[in-house]
Amino acid sequence: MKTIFSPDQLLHAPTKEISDGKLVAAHEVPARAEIILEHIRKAQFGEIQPPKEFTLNAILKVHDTDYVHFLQDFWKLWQEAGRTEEEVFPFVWPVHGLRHDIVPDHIDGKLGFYSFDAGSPMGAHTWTAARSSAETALTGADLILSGEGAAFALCRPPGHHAHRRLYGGYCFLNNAAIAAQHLRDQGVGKVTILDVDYHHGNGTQAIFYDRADVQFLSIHADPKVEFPYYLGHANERGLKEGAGYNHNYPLPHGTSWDKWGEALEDACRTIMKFAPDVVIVSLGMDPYENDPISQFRLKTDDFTRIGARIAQLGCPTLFVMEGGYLIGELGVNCTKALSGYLD
Ligand code: SP5
Ligand code: ZN
Repeated sequence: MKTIFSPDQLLHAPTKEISDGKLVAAHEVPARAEIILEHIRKAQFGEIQPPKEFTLNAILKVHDTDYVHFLQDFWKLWQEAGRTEEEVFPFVWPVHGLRHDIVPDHIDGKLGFYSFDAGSPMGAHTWTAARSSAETALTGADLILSGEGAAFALCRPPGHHAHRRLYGGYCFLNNAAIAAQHLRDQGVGKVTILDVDYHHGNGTQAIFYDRADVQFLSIHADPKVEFPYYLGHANERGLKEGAGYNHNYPLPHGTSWDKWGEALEDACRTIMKFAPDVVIVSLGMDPYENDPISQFRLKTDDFTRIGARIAQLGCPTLFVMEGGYLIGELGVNCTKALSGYLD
């Protein structure tokens, strides 16, 4: 199995985030990708290659043009506004009852317009890193198209919280969604996205909510008590043509393999009924018992089980990296998931 990664993805390097009501050290840092890369090298799964370059077209199939231009131009606008902070946070949002139909001219208005949290600071190189991360997922999708049975897109920054026109949850471009859409546009009939990150994949769900060609399933902490709080409930089943193609498995804090594994089993049976041509796994390591921001209790060997169950689906599979914040165990757990798939 090949791995795709670019050092450009390390250029987004926040040092702090607003979380739990205060300014804390950033969790989504370049060292995450570096430690995973180191363990992938040691595991010798196969070649590690840089992403190919893509035009913006594949990204614009998923994200709105004004949003992409905002991300792309952000640093220039920030400097033109005479601002000097190196890490930038939104602080006001157009929530219930406020207007969404006029994009503000002022940079602070734009920041809130295109975001849903204050946990995802932007800097001078955020766009470069996010674009590169999306190209990593696209290159992985191309490997699957060229006949590879599996590939690992070592994406960072992650993507599953990003909506068509919103960033948040450390995510700017929805890498898994961009890969899924690319596969569809290259003639793949049906794609499943299975999201095993601790947090609900709100962005991915929203992007494909009214579609029957991309099935979405997410196993995550109950949004009643966990980020992203406002999406990810069990009764979100899809809309219009997409009705019945969205499946959420919200689980309580403290969940360990017994209940998590049951949800995975149910999800896999639902995937088999859909009979996808390609499976994309939004692979988060944050269900791990010692993850610093999460409250599930999966153990290292449980990640092997996840990989092995996914392999039983017998489908070409693109793994796309999402979250996971215990730097020390991130590389081990990630390679366990992939070797569970391969063995
Ligand atoms: C991709 C991904 O995993 N994004 C997650 C973003 C989560 N940001 C909010 C973190 C809130 C942490 N609350 C921890 C409480 C325990 N101290
Ligand atoms: Zn997560």
